[in-house]
Amino acid sequence: MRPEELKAGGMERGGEAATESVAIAAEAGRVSASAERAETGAVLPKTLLPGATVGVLGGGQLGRMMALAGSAMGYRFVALDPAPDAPCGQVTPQITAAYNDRDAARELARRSDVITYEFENVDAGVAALLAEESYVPQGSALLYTTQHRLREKAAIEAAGVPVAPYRKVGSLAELEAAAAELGLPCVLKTATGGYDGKGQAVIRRPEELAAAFRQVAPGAQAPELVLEKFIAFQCEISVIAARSASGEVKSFPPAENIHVDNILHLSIVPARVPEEIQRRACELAEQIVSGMNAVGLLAVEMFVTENGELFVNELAPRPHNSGHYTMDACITSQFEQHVRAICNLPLGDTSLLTPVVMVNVLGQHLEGAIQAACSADEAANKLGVSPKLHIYGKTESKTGRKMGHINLLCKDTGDGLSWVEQTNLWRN
Ligand code: AIR
Repeated sequence: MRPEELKAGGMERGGEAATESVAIAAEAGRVSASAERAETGAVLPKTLLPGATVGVLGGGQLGRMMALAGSAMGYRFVALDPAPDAPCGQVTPQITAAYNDRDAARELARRSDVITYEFENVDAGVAALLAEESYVPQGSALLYTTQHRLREKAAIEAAGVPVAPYRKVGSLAELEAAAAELGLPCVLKTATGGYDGKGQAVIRRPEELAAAFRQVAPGAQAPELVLEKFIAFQCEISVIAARSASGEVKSFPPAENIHVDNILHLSIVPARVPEEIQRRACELAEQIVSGMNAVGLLAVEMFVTENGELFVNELAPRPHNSGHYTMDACITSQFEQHVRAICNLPLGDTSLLTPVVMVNVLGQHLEGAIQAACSADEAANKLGVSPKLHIYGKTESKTGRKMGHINLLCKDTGDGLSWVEQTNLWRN
């Protein structure tokens, strides 16, 4: 064991136990976990059994829930996150450093048998370095594609799956031309970096074009934007699909998603759309994950129109908020499935065990949700609903920040929705 491995890692809070686990990992000879490649340069899949260490770039709630699920199977985890005491770092050793710190990324690689990430805006240099120096079965191509809306749409279309009509936009003149071609209403979005409704504007009338341009591309010299035709959808659904390193593909039942202020509020499963549409949604998600040769999870958000058409809105190459319901309501959770996929185990059974409503707990709901879930709950008893509380351990609670969620297991999703109504926490 090299002394630097013992003191490495910024285990401010980990104490003895965390230090010990790193020492054992180092002694086990985890010096090089770099990938083996075929003659073509393609990374060969490796099967990693429990006992192996998964390095996670990012230490938020998604990493935490992945680590909790994977630890139950006997995997070890180490996370890299700039915030001390990050949600994942509370349950695994943590390297505390900036995401673009290459030395820290190298250290993560040295301490891991396989590397994954729990958010998609991973620094391109770090992604390339990790792909080179360690085993990253997800590769950097998937990230490269999903970090950019135009590349993502092209990949979805290449997999034979429809997206809403769109145009690339780099100037106000191009925006005006694109709006004339597509017809209003439209949505203007940044090609990179936006999430939870940030970096986008709905344009309903021609007079709004200039303001939308200024809002979405403030001060940018050569902005990369996308104008999308606004789809008048009946509802939004998402499917989480998984593909293992050796190519097995499975998807979870679609969730019907309800957003408030552009942030996910509820996921309802089974989605309240005909079974035929649910089946097609799963097929499309599986088609995309296969078409892209993705490894790990791919969350596919879709719009369902009045006449039952499906358009893919966006992709996320990681566990997804709309898949949190799987933690209590499916045989395999999305987090276990991700670990299985990257470690090249057979994928788990994705069957739904019970109807479920997932409700997000944002900063403004935190106190009330903990109260409601931790005291005698007459409403739940009367409705036959079992609330399962998940809190992420974030040290700072803010309005609109995702602090946790509750999975409401129920006989009928209407009962779960009634519980949300009756607890009175989620009214604005
Ligand atoms: N995340 C990543 N992409 C989308 C989401 N929601 C998760 C990841 C990340 C965390 O949100 O787990 O680490 C960041 O949350 P916050 O509240 O610190 O911004």
